[in-house]
Amino acid sequence: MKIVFRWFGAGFDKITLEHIRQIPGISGVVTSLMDIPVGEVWPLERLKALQKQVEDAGLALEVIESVNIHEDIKLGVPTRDRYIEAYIQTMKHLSQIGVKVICYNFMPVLDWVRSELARPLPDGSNTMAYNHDYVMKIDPQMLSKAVGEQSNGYELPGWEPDRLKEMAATIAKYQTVTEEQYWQNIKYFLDAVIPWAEKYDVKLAIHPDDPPWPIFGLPRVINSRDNIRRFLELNNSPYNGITLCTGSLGSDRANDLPSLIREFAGEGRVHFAHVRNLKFESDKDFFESAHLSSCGSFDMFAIVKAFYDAKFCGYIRTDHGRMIWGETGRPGYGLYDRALGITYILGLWEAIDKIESY
Ligand code: DNO
Repeated sequence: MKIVFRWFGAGFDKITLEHIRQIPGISGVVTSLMDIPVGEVWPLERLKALQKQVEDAGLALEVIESVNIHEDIKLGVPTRDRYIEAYIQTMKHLSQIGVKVICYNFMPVLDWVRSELARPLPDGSNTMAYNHDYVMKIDPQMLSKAVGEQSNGYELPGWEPDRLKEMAATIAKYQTVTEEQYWQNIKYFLDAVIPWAEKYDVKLAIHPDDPPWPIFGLPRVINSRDNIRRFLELNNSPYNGITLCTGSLGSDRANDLPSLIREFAGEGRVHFAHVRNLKFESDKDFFESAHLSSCGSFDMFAIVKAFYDAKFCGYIRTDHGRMIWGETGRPGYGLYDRALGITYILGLWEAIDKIESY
């Protein structure tokens, strides 16, 4: 496996490539062009400049997170073909700079959802948290306002102003889309793009829904073992794969993370992994803890061992970290706690590897 770190790009991230380079065991960054509106082609010249910047800093650029899917594709309306064309063109450009994996999601309107972005913890750090009743009761527009107010001035991925401007109107359009139609819309997209992914040798890795249950009456379907199986079978190419996000899938207690990893990574369908821990406060309420098993509810040893046993050789990044040591910045995406998480995961991996070879 290769360890990568999410970096939002110069001007969108206060963490520098020079700092990322100093994390032990790091091989590259996962990044994107944050300023390209969803549905537009990512220009090759911009990508070449990005590649040069990352490689000059001694890091590889092989994973993109995210190339977002235009709402028309998710809604399945006739204009989707134009956006699918643009998607394919972006894939081509990404392949030309050596990108191997594209992470994306198929969540309608929103991406991830949290109720708090900076919950104070007893140790003086702060972290993101999810309270189910709060999210179920709040008006989506109010939630987006609350997220904006807590984001320290950063445009959060999944909560971009462009996406949110039309939120009420877009949510309304989904009221006529059944879950079955939604599956068909996913299949239409996959069947159009996967042959090109094969040609360009770029793997697609869908991110699970976070949290993995419906919100605001919107279909959210990439959320369980059976639905991931159904998703993979919509198009059986090995280029149609998943991002296995432990935090997203694991927030549904019914999901057995090590078993999901063994099954899907074992079949070579996990191209990217987001590894983090969380601490349940009730059945559906949680906060994002430090990565260590003893700090949260997941057995991180069992998770890393499952990747190891599946001979996982894709990309792994630590996911949301707490804000520690006085750091301020993009919620979930500070430098220090994510770097500690990497050291921990690499420590587990090395220990497993050495014990296995004794
Ligand atoms: C949250 C991230 C997601 C992820 C997208 C992929 O922090 O894991 O925003 O990047 O869902 O498209």
